[in-house]
Parts: sequence; C-alpha cells; structure tokens
Amino acid sequence: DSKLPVTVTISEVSLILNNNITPEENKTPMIKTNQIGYRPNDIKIGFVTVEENIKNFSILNESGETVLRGKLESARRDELAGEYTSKADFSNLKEEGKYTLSVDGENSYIFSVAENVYDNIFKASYNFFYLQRCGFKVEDPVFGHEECHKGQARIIGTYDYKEADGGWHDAGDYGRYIVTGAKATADLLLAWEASKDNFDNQTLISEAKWELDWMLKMQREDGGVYHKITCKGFPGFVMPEEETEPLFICPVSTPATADFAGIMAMAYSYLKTDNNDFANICLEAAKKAWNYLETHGSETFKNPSTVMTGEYGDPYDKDERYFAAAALFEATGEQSYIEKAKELRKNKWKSEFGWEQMEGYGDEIILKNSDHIEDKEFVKSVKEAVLSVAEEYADTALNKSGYGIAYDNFVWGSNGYILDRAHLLSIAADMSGKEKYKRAARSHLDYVLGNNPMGICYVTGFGTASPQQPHHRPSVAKEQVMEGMLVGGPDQGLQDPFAENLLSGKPPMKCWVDHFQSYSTNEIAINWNSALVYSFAKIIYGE
Ligand code: G3I
Ligand code: 9MR
Ligand code: ZN
Repeated sequence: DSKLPVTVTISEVSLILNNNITPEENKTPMIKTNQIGYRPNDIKIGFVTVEENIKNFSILNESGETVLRGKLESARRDELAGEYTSKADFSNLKEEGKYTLSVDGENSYIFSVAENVYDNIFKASYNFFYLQRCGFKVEDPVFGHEECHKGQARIIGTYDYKEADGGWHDAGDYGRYIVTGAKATADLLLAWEASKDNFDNQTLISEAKWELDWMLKMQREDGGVYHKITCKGFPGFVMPEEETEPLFICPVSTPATADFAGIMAMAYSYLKTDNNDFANICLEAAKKAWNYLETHGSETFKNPSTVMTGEYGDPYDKDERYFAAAALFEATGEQSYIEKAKELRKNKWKSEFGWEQMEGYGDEIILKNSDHIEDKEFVKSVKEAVLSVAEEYADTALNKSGYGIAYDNFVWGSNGYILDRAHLLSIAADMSGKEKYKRAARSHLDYVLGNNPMGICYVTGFGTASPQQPHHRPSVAKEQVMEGMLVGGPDQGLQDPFAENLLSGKPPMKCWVDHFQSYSTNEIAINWNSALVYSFAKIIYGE
C-alpha cells in the first residue's frame, strides 16, 4: 500500500560516453580545392597544408597526365587553422574536364572545370526554401509532407488567438522567426536581381513571396510585429506535421518590427512591376511598422520564461531601423527617410550583413539609390565606410589568411557570416570596379565549398566530402540528408555538449563536427542558406 508522496532516491549515477558515437577522425586531405570546381575563366585557387616550404604543384587530368605545372606561394602560418599552408594558383587551367591538384605525390579530390559546374548546387540551394515551407503540402519523393503548424496560435500573455500559418521553418527546428525570415528574404530578392539575366530563377521570387505572406500575418493592429511563432519547446527528430503541440506567438519587438518594415519596403520595390496589388499591401504594412518605430523606443526580445525555443535576442535595433529607413526611401523617394537614416548611421558600424547586423542591407540600398539622394555628403560617407571595410577584408583574405578568408572569430553560424562578408565584398567590387574585391568575394565562397582545413564542402549533397549528419529534423527523421543545405560550420565557443566534449583544444577553424547532435556547428538555417544563394547568384551568375 503506497502512501503518497513517495520519495525515490537515485544515487551513483554515471554517464559513460560510448565511444562508437564519436565520429571517425576521417583523414582530412592535405590538398584542398573548391570541390564543386571552377568555370574555365575563373580564378582557380587551392591550398596545401605543408610542414615545410614545398616549391611546386601540378594539375593532373583523369588519365593522371600532368597538364599544368606551377609554383606554390611560400607557406604561411595560419593560427586560426593551426597549420602552415601554401596557396596554388592554377587559373591558367582553362580546358573543361576533371582534374586533381597534385603536390609531392599527394592528390586533392577530383574537381571539375566546366561552364555549368554551379547550376545544380545553385538550384539545390534555393530549392531548400521550398522544402522548408510550413503550413503547406510539400511535394517531394523523400521530404514531402502534409500541411503542418496550421490553426490558431495563442498570443502569449493574452487570451487572444490568431492564425499565422505559412512561411519557412527556420532551420533544423520548426520555429518561425521574423528576424531571420526578413534577412533571408532580403538575400533572395537581391539574388534574383543579381542573376535574373543569366538564370531562370523566378523561384526566388515565389519563395520570397511565400515568406512575405506569412510575415504580413505577424503584424499587430498598431503596426508592431510579433517576434516569432513556435511551440513552447523543440520537438524530437520528427517530420513537421508530427509536431502538434500548441503554437504560441511571442511578443512584439522593435528589431522584428524594423526588419519587417525594411523587407516589406524592399518587397514593394522589387515586386511592384510584377504584382502591384501585393506590392502596395507590403508598402502599407511597411509604413505602419515604421510609424510604430517612430512612436516606440527599443523593445528588445527575450523568450518568455515558459518558451524554450530559439530566441534571436538582439539588444540593439538601430541597425534594423537604419535598414528600414533606407528601404522606405527606395520605395517612396521621400528624403525624410534619408534624414532618419543619416541620424541612425552616425553609429559606427562595420557594415555587416547578418540576422543581428542589418546595417549592410541599409548601406547597399543607399549606395544603389545614390543618384536620387540629395545629401551627397551622406552618400560619400556610406561609400567610404563600405570601401574601407572591403579593403581590410580583401587584404586579409588575399594576403594574410591561410585559407583565403577575412574572418577571425568563429561563432555559431560562421559559414553564413563568411558568405555575408562575400556579400559586402561583392557590392564594394560593384562600386569600385576593383578586381581584388571580386577575387576576395570568390575566395570566401571557395572556403565553404572546400578550401578549408576540414577539407569539406560544407553544403550537403555536393562535393566529394560533405556533411552526412546535419542537425535537421527532416534529414534525421528520414535518415537521408536533404541536399543543398549550408551547415553552420566551426564555432570556437563549443556551444553544444557534443562539440564541447569532442572539440575542446582544437583551433577555431577546426571546431566543427559532422554529427546531428552538434547544433552549434552542424545545423542549417534559412539565413545561412540565403547567403549561399546570394553568393552563387552574385559571384557566379551575376557577371
Ligand atoms: O557576436 C558574438 C561575438 O562578439 C562573441 O565573441 C561570441 C563569443 O561569445 O559570441 C557571438 O555571439 C554569438 C551569436 O550567435 C552570433 O550571431 C553567440 O555566442 C551565439 O550563442 C549566437 O548563437 C545563435 C544561436 O541561435 C543561439 O542563440 C545563432 O546566431 C543563431 O543562428 C542560432 O539560431 C538558431 C535558433 O535559435 C533556433 N533555430 C535554429 C537556429 C540555428 O542554429
Ligand atoms: O534543435 C534545436 C536547434 O534548432 C537549436 O538551434 C538548438 C539551440 O537552441 O537547440 C536544439 O534543440 C536541442 C535543445 O536545445 C536541447 N535538447 C536537444 C535538442 C535537440 O538537439
Ligand atoms: Zn510547419
């Protein structure tokens, strides 16, 4: 006869890491190239991990014949990678074919030279957004699923409910967050603009519209925009329609409201010729959000105590407000928005592009519309700011880095941020016509596609060695990797137990592990994939 309450004591608990879940230390190739390959007229760069100065390299064709010889640049120590590397420039290799980079009898993985070598990975990188759709019956032989996350969601802290279905699942989870949705949508619109003359990528517009439709449902009557909609916790590794917990809409924040104003104003500018009614709805929503910003100070976001899903807390909303002011100027031509932008830009930013640093989008919009801006001094100051950052990044990437990148603080999502820097370099190249900014932008794309100390192409399903266990619920549930997804990459903060256990003591550029439990290094996300889509569109198809 049990008398309640019953106390159960458990002691002597020990957790034993059974080592068979530790990924094999697969042999990293000593010679790295962009594993997707190169177009015939591309700059072609590879890297060799060396112990001492080796002089020469050769390019072998599929029959093992030497078709090109060259000299390695002198070795340099890269502390972030914890090794010496030498650069191989084989840009003179022009004939289409399959090759390896060979040094001292060691060969890289096979890579291709072909005009269309990027077509498949570019398509997969943006088809990812279709497969991430929420509230939609996704048609796909492997990742297809019934509608998910439909129905009324409770507005946390109230007894009110509203339907806010649609949009994209954020990442490896099924939450939907305004700040990453806006950043990703901006990248897709800019990617469409950059490549529309060379590639039939109308999909970019339809995917952007899918997210815009959802974001419009997240605006409150007073113009404020709710920060996110998720369940209270993360589900297991199930398909989206199996997450049936109640949905909650979390409070309004000014970073979300400002990002909303910016992306809706951008949508007006990009869609007005295609669908004027929808474009006008976006512009009205943008102005309503702007009015909220004009009457409210900073309202940053923290998860309510009962909500354990992603937070995307951003303590600083002036860069988002700047993005909104610039985009509203582009949409309306009203100089008053420039006055606001100028006031906001007095904050010394580094012109970054990222979910919590949106000033780069504001700068890009100002520079694209400089002819219509009366305050030429302001335009000049923005141009100088962007070019000085580009100069620093290009010098680091081309002359100092052991792997061709200007990035030294490997945080959660480093691969996405590295491509966001390629974004800045690309617009600086447009503005200045400087070849070195284009080379540096391409060098950042080469890094994620294979020119890195892990010898990995960080995009699933492509290259010789690519992530096999991304932290992505559909891939884990289906035991098959969805292709075209950029994983977050090295995070020296070791911000999940798996990474902490396995990677401590490794140099920053090697703090990555291909395991689904490592969400801080091996998850995927819409705002990282959008940077990949933009990089292909601008650097490869935008020429
Ligand atoms: O920027 C600082 C840097 O200055 C500092 O040196 C460094 C080390 O302390 O931290 C940097 O901030 C990091 C920030 O990302 C940079 O964007 C934080 O440490 C890091 O914790 C933060 O991680 C975010 C992560 O959620 C945890 O909050 C990622 O940006 C963000 O992409 C990620 O987003 C998750 C969603 O919450 C849920 N959905 C999946 C998604 C991707 O993993
Ligand atoms: O799957 C979640 C991922 O999307 C988030 O980025 C991450 C950090 O918030 O959390 C993941 O969920 C894990 C949770 O944080 C801890 N328990 C295990 C969950 C699945 O890995
Ligand atoms: Zn869903």
